Amino acid sequence: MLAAPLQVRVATFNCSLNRPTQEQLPADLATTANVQAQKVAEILQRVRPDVVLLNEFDVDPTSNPFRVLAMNRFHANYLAVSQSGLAPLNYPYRYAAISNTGVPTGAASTNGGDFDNNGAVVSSYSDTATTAQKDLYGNDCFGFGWFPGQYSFVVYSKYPIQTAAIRSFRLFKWKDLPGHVMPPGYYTSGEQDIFRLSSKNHVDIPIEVKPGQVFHLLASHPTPPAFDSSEDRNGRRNHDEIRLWKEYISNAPFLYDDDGVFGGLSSANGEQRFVILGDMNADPLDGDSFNGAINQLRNHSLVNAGPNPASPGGAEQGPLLGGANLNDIGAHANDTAYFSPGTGNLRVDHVLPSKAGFSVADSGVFWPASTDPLYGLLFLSASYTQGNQITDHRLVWMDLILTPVLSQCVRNLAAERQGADVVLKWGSQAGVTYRVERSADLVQWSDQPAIPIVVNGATSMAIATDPGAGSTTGRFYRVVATLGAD
Ligand SMILES: [Ca+2]
Ligand SMILES: [Ca+2]
Ligand SMILES: [Ca+2]
Ligand SMILES: [Ca+2]
Repeated sequence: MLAAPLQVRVATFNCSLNRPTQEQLPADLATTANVQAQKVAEILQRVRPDVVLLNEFDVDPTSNPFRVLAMNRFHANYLAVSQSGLAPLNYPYRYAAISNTGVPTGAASTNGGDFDNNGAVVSSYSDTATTAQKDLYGNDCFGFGWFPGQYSFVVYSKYPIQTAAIRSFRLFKWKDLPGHVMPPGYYTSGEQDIFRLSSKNHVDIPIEVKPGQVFHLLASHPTPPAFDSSEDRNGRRNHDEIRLWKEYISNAPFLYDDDGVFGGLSSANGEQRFVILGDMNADPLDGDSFNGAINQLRNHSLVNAGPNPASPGGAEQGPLLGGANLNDIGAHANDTAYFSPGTGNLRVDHVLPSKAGFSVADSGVFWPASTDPLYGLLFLSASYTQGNQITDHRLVWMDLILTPVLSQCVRNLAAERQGADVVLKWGSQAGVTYRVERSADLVQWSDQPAIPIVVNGATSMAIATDPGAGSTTGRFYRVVATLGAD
């Protein structure tokens, strides 16, 4: 019996649910009346992703309940509430990222913590300071922000998150990336010693779609290659923040996570299934990227960069806005952000699945054309101006069909005597053919077609019984998995 293929819709959306103070977002989300949050929720209720990353969502790093307060209020008061008559959403599984944004380094001297080289270490902030003063504080933090957790990100999932297996790289130092492109001569040695590569966080969030069928959601939000000078410190950091994922999927031994565990996504037992997603602040062809930063991932042998999510709104607005758009090389239809004419609209929000473990069914960018009745969802009110947008980014989604990966084909293999028989059990996967081999000396193995294998697709469990073997000794078994249905 063939089971229906498992398909998941994965989306990324920089929704600009950030605020000037730490208390403001939870306060705005305490009611059901915030127009921006309503429209972000309505877009999500229309696209209905199974798993979604929301960039630029303030996360108070203070221990629970504050860390999850805004995230849970957005769920309770917006996602789970019908917008414009649409069906509510329900995401039982959620993750709020602790972020480097707005976190002061604690360094006292200009040798150690003046990250913008203005001659002063600004290490305290106040909500009543001027914008210029807050910016000076943000510039000297581990990641730019006016307070700890501004511009962080959250994940909502219909499927269980394997919480114990989450790995984050918030503390990884830029200097520890071999061949880094840190601006030459810009940071002092004291600054290099403390500088964290991730401007927010880089997190591997394993999501279990079905028992044993896992994909790794690789979430981040590299700094924009702007707000700097000729040294291009932010453009260079953006490049290397993206490179962190290139190294992670390549299982680079020098990477260390926030628990001190070295290495990346191991492919020792076969290829891994992953999705790299987020506002990467990098367009493959246009904009101010350092050395084509996003192409480190798009050109990676393990990444499927074939799908090109597109929208009618992107196709329409690039030529309308003019300016830098008129010189863009990339197709306007693939743009995901509506910026100023000087910057132009860019394709900076990405959903990049692994080649292994997925085939792509469909994809898109939520950007209706101006003639579409849904166009108004992009704006806070009927004034359809750039400054009145709910966010300058657009949601990108992709429908992914799960295909088998060898690394997940045989899980928790166990053998036991049951009366006269030996019974093998393991976690199985659809689309895989199994057989059992037997050996007396671990050298010579022989196929055992007489050992029946029963696979239960509903529970993803396989059971093989070697009849009459219960009283024998010195007998070894192994399970051979082959991709492809029997
Ligand atoms: Ca400095
Ligand atoms: Ca400074
Ligand atoms: Ca720059
Ligand atoms: Ca463009």
